[in-house]
Amino acid sequence: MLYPQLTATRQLYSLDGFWRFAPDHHNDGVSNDWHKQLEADREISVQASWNEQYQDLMHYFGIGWYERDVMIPNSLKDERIWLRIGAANYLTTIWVNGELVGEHEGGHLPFEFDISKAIILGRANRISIRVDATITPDRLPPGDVESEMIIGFKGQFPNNYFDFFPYGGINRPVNIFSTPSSYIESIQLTTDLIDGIGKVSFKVGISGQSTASCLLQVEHTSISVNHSLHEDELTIVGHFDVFDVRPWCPADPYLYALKVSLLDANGHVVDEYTQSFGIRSVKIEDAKLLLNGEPIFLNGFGMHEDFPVLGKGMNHAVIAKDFNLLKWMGANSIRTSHYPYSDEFLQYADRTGLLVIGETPFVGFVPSHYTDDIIREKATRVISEMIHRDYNHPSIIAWSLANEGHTFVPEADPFYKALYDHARSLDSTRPITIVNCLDVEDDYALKHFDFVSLNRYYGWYEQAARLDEGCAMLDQKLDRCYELLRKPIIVTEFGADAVAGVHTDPPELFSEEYQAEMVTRQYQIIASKPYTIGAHVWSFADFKTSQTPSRVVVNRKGLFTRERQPKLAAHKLREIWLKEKGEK
Ligand code: BDP
Repeated sequence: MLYPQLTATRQLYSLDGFWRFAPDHHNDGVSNDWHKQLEADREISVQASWNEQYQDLMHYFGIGWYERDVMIPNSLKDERIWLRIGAANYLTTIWVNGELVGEHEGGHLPFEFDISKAIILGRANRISIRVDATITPDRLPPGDVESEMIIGFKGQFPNNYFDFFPYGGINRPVNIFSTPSSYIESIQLTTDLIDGIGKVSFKVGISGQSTASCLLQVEHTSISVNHSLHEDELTIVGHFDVFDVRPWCPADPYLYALKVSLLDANGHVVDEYTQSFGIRSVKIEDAKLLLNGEPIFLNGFGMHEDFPVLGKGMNHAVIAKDFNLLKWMGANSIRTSHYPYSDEFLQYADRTGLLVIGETPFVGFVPSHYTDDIIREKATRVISEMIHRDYNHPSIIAWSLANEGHTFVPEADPFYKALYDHARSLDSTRPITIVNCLDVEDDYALKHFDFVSLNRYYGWYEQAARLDEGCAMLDQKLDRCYELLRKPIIVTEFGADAVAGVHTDPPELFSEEYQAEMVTRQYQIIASKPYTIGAHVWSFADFKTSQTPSRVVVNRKGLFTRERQPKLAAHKLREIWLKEKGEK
């Protein structure tokens, strides 16, 4: 699936803005024909979660309906017309003029449907969208699994049992776009650097048959590949070299642009699409993470898509602000905890040189999931959707296939091995991990992965308020983990809650001082180990969670408040990171 783009051959319309909306408290919207005419009781903003827009929706985790009438111009007469949603949480069904056009399961990845047949040109067309945000054990991330929880949050309200708020609704952009009837369906670019030469392999998927050739040109270079198409040929593969290459890296995130054109027998352009890409290599060798052959240490954060009022709504200003703060901190990387982030976030990362570990929404799998064929099938599909969407982002340097699953049962072994094998079959280039929060002695899954990711809260959930003991424990557990697994380690989470404005001397739990001391001391322990490849603080900013006695409205482990103001720990860690970079 290609990100929608306005090109010489494609139109693009945004449907973001106000939509008519109604909660479907009794799940009788379909039987009441709401897909034809919604009994809307208000207007609501797309793209933003519904919860924080109205008080009565704050704790509404059911079904919501959206409706809007959209004019489609006559000029699109011979084109295919598509409706694309960047992400809606969780199960989305779409009708156009009362006709069902498609359904998609999953809250954090885009989907699109060809709506050409349901559309009538030159007049308003009714788009009706039903989003079911119910929390259940067979959704990803799974919720309502209390009986099996050993780690995690028992007795939360709502009962999701993962530590972020289960915002419902259409959270990312909605677009209508057109393509010609024969069109470029997919572009996949794989890059490597060998002896200073950029190696690029391409795979272009084509739909429709009225094309004679495909032309690939790297803009601002002389690189051009002209491929004549045989009849029925729908996939083109090949490669080219880039001499005098500018490798993509945080200090110089140079992006090339590949213009792909489909041509008819007379050489006229049928379809055109430009895909940006960076040329870089990522490898794990001798317990080191190598970017373009050089060791790199990942300093940064786990974070969330979360902001007041917007919930999980994609917002360009929030993305700009967060990247600005990451740079201010001297961070070079993040993990998209705990689900794939928006296209727009990842494009910004490509342009600014942020290194990203892309994570699935598999948070807190419990043992019964491992033997459940439906879960396995869904998880496999999500991995495919994520890797297909994100393959071309140079910023994504690794995949994380799960966060804090219950990996201490033997059934975890084949389950995670199968997920690993599936991801590896789709992407042979990026290292793959899963995130562990248990004693590695008891773990059945980590051995299958390329590097080890650990979430560790010594000095907080364990050794609480005893920071010296917590630090000693971290030191010892890291060594033990490496001794057992002999794989490079990133600590993907460490940190403490701090309520901004609370100060104590000596440092006590929930004070800014305790958080600052814990984060800086533990960072230095992690960074001092020869086998570590990164340290990600949990978390970048405070974020909304379900309600539970251990959360003061929001999770307060942010180094920034939810409104993005720095706490003491942000200043202290920044000093260390800037000094390391020689900027202070
Ligand atoms: C880890 C989870 C993360 C939580 C964090 C915490 O991966 O989602 O928010 O702990 O407790 O276990 O703050």
